[in-house]
Amino acid sequence: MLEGVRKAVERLLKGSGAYEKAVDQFVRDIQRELLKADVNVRLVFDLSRRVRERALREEPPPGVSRREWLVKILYEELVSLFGGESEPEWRPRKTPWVMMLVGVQGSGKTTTAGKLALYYGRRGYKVGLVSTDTYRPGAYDQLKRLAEQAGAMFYGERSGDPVEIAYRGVKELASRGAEVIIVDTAGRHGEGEEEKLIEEMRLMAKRIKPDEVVLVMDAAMGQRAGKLAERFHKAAPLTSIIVTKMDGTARGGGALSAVAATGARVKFIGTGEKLEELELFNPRRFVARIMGMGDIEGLLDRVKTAMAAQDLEEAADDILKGRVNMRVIYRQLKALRKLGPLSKVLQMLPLAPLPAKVTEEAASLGEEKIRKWMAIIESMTYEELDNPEIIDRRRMRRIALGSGTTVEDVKELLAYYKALKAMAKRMRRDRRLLRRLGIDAG
Ligand SMILES: Nc1nc2c(ncn2[C@@H]2O[C@H](COP(=O)(O)OP(=O)(O)O)[C@@H](O)[C@H]2O)c(=O)[nH]1
Ligand SMILES: [Mg+2]
Repeated sequence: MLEGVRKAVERLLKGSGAYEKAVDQFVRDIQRELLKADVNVRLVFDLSRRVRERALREEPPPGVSRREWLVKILYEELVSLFGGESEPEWRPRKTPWVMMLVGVQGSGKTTTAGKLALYYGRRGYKVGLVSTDTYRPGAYDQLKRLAEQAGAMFYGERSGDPVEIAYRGVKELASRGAEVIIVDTAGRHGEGEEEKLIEEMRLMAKRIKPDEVVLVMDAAMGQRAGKLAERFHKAAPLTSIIVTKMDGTARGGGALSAVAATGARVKFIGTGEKLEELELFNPRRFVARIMGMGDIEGLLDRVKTAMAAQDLEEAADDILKGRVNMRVIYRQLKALRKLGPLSKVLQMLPLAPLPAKVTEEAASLGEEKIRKWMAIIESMTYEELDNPEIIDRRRMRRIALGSGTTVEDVKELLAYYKALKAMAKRMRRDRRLLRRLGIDAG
């Protein structure tokens, strides 16, 4: 998915032509990528409708192009789908706090129960684990061992009615002072009888009235996640979701469907087999992962850099063609300011030999100078912008005053202008010479 989204974003940002067409193309690209990542179809279409609507309606702030803005819109829509910017609340609102874990066999319920025990234990809560899985041999011992490792209390019965075991477990652990009680359940009921499993979850939820019903799902679960979540949800309304095995290759696209189908929030993600490997869910990071980007903020930065570099090149091109005036310099400065650290700038540029020289010259300017010079240019009249030669001492004083700088600063900028102009002239002459000599300078 990494490649697909990145390519779509790249194409969007590099492209020219009608914006509306670009939006259509982008939305189509993203739709395809989300579907590939097993996100539920209806969800994909709802999301893309919102993205398209916003893309056509919203005006980006100054300094950000409509196309850049569109990338940000997609990111925001995905993040808001996952609960917005804020981290989920993990703290119990009362004690004892009872969490019932549900999910299919192998999704990681038992492991996650142990992880939660450690997580809450480390945050000062007395935790108790209840084993109700009487179907899978070894389930009891597995959870008991995890409870010991996490320093949590344990209750379990090797056989009997899981619903009643759960009830007795919660009661007993509560009486022993447990503040957080985690009930692990079976994931399979005899011969793959999902109906019975779901019915058992319904009865258990009714009997123990958990504060949270947590769906534990494997990140690799694809399209099926939505349907499955819905079925559990009908039996025992889900309040939260934990996505396990996020350390694997799967990106957890299925979680999108589960969230959409139930309205439950993703609270934690499992990132390994070890007990410590549980993280509070962070929507932004998760979306970045789903989008196949380590860090979308980084991408947005890179996007800006790329765009600024392009501006810079265009300015350099103008300069080379002889259009050296204050407007061109302003564009150059603006691009430079957006670019930030200058070492990166030069790496970014597809260094066409001649414009690069012009660019390098500009790249040696400091941040402070760029800011000053932009203020100076902003204080110039149209006439002065197009024809800086007319700027005499009197005009310099006016410009300095208007921009909060000194005459010296204005002089310095004018000297830069002259140097740039001379350099451009020299380059054009060299080029002509090369051409006369039959050498193609590009
Ligand atoms: N890599 C990885 N493996 C996990 C994670 N969570 C669980 N597992 C593994 O998944 C397998 C099934 O886990 P288990 O807790 O027994 O699933 P259950 O049947 O739902 O109780 C075990 O081998 C676990 O070690 C995780 O976050 N990352
Ligand atoms: Mg289990």
